[in-house]
Amino acid sequence: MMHTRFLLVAAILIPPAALAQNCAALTSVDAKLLPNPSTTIDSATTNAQPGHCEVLGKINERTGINSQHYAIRFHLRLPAAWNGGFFFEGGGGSNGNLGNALGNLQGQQPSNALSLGYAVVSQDSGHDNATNNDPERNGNATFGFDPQARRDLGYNSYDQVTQAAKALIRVYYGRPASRSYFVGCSEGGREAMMMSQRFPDYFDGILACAPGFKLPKAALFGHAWDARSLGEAAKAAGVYDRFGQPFLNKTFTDEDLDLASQAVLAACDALDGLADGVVDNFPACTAAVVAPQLAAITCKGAKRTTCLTAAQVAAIRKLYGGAKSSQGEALYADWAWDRGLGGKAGDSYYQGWRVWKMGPFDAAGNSAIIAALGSSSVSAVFTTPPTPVPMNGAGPLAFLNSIDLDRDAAKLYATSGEFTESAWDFMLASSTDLSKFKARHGKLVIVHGVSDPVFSINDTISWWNDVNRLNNGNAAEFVRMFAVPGMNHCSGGPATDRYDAFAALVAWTEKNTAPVKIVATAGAASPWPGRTRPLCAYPQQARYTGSGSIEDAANFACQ
Ligand SMILES: [Ca+2]
Repeated sequence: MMHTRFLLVAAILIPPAALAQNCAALTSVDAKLLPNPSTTIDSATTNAQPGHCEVLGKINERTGINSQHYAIRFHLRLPAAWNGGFFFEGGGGSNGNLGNALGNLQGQQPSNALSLGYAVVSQDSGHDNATNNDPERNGNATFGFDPQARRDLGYNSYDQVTQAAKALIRVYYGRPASRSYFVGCSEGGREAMMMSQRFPDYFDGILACAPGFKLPKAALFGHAWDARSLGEAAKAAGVYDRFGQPFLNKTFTDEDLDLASQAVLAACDALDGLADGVVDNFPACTAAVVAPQLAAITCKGAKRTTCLTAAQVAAIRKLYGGAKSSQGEALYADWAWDRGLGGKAGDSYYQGWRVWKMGPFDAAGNSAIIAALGSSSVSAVFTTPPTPVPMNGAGPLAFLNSIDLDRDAAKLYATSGEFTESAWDFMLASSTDLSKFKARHGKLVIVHGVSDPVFSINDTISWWNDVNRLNNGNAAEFVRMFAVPGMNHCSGGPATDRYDAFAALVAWTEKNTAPVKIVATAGAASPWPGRTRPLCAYPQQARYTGSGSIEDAANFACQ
């Protein structure tokens, strides 16, 4: 049944004089109007382009058990030409950045939520990378030594800031927001999914891109497994950094990764019926299908630029197989074989896979993001109790390599002393029970790159299938997942990585027009600038209709 869920109210337009007056008044807002009495408004100033009131505030300022100073700091922009909506911009990495509160729509859109007329909030999730940062004690993950800062990262800050922002919107405009959206990628994608599960009443529409919805497992097991797999190739090649650690950056040149990428293409491009450089039928692109092509590029003798060593091929195969215990039990997820692990040599647009797994080839030392961000997060935040690790020298990678995949899983689920919630519990965003969100007609759109090196799309697909089973095959009524072949983490790679998934979410949320496909465009640095393709709601895939330009989405159907 079609239904319109929102009263069609005219947008509010505040005259300039009133804007300035109402804005300044927020600094002395009656604390009784705010849900958390510890909230303070530090500044509220008018700003142009578009005209809006910019608010900086904080909640629960305090000193943690590790003697660091904390607060949940938020950044809110209230446009004079308000469309009646509220937009929460999710974070990224391990957060600790206030964000610009412009409202990133994801999909590399030229516009932002503020210019569309939304009231936009961003926040730092309860710690500040500028001050909560100790290089000798896990760098900017040092907040993990404070249990409340952990909870704030996991769920509490989003709860507090949503309530504060909604209250300030009510005060400023004299009425509440008529609809609310949460949009984020990566950790922000985890936050988005978490909101649909833990706070199902807060948002009407949620866009979760490349969601790290099992972030602690992806980091503890996934990153450790990647480092181990590539470390074996480094050892085989005899490349070590100056601290004696396997030098992951040197395991593959850009040309080497491009060879592997071409091998995947040779094996899987035409599985969708069209050799166009896009592996649309990636679920059929299995390790067994790729194996003969990898064998074909394996050096018969010495390493040359046109072949990979047996150790390199073995490392890639092991990495893609996903983290396993010594008993062969899957610990996180395997990875979808796709071409986005490489591309043009030396082109930053094609480094999105390697910067996470191994870092740029020419770096002076180990610089994989999994070693830096992954290691600090796992040691300080995702295991209990936290382990002090220096974020310099051999520290980060040595810690990652010291993880025992059989024994250390327990630390994910452990509580200890003042750490009364396990990392798995406070970071939880992988529940398959979305019944409350569904019951209030909430809509969830997920977009995920098939070549995402951080969070495996196979894990997202597995979750969606579980949700679908739980909903008797009708999960698409409220949650749809769109795969982007070739795309790396949130963007980049040989892919059509420009798309307006937010507009699709708004149409679904407000007009009940469910997205069947989202048209995406390839950027200037891609192999096919300007190419358009439909992104299809899983399990559908894009198929060429057989006539017309293969550069035009109009000649492809989702089936
Ligand atoms: Ca193809």
